[in-house]
Amino acid sequence: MVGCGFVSGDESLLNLTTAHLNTGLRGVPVGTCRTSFVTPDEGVHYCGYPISELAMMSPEDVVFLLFHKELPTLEQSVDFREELQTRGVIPEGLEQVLATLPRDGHPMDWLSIGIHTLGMLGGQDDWREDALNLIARMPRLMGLIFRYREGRTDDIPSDDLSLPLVGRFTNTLDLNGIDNAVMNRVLSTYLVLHMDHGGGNLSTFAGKAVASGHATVYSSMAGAMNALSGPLHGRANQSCFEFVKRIGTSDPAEVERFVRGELEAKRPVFGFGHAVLRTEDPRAAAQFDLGQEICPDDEYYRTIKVLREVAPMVLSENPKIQNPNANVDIASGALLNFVGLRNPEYYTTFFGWARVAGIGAQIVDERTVMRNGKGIPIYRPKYIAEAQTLRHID
Ligand code: CMX
Repeated sequence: MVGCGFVSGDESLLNLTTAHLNTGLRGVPVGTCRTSFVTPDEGVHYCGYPISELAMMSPEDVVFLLFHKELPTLEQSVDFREELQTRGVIPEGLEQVLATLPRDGHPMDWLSIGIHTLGMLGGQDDWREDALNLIARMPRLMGLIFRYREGRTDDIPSDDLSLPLVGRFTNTLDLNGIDNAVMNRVLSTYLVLHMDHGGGNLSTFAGKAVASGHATVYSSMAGAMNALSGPLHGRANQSCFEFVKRIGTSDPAEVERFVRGELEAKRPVFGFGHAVLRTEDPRAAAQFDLGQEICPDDEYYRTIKVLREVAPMVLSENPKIQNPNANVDIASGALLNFVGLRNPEYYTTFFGWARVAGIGAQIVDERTVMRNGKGIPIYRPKYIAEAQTLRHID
């Protein structure tokens, strides 16, 4: 078993100076995280395991890992699936609320309201119970969001709780002419790859901050989803596939011309670069491997394969860019599109669905485990009044 040890950061960052002010707390250590950490060479690790070792596991086993800090035995795995089935029953009333929401509202806003509604209808006011119940209820909520937002409200199949988490979503979605087995495979990998990413990313931080005031798991998670919905954060995966679609060719020379044009126009080359990683993100590599297996001839897959070669070459010409390689967002859109999830507006909701596991586990840790079970106090960073700040600088 690999332990969830504390990975020490740069101690010099504890010596705060005025240069750290108004930087969005970038890199300022504020706590410890028991579920995951990110390294420049191997990317995210969940409870000590590099993501490359977990990518092909089931979402259920990885949720178990995040909550128990060790992978399940076969028996534990079976028991945990049964536990999630029991927890997955959706309380009465959710569909009536979804029916009232504006169809052209962004799916992330639907997700946030859906989570809030689940809390109002079935919250237990218990950190662990609520976090696990919400994880178990997400597949049906996700499926219903698609069905109601698209006006496909007739003949929605009942929730088959005997199915795996991802299967319950595809069963609810019930798309015609779609290979559910391939969709389930892509979504399972997607969920595992996106479940957690350290403690300080905006949505996780926001969720834990809300929970620190003892709001419910559901309110905290809705806040986290609102944070995730921003184009600088989770919505980058929607932008990334829109970017791939704009390229419109897999011809290497054309792709290179396109990339150079974007840089000249001062636009980002989506799907490349990372704040921490200094190599290609293993989450990108895992999705490229999956794409090679299921859709090697898909036009968008061919485009991203060419981009994977061309963009790092072009981006490396700018010495300011610390990592010109592919990040997690490069491939997910092409795979989701291939399996029949064609509208990029929904892509961030899959990210949110996955993160409910990691954020939920981190909230449970902060509220019930840290400081010998006492929990982290209410978040209260200090802001210095402007005039006082200027006097300090003098
Ligand atoms: N396209 C264009 N410019 C890029 C770039 C890219 N892919 N990657 C980095 N740069 C630029 C930065 O904007 C920055 O410019 P300024 O100095 O003018 O601000 C400079 O190169 C140095 O950046 P960096 O230190 O290498 O990287 P940052 O930590 O500042 O930014 C990231 C990281 C992800 C925001 C950036 O690489 C980017 O904008 N990528 C494209 C958008 C994208 O794919 N987002 C999804 C990220 C997924 C993830 O985080 O896992």
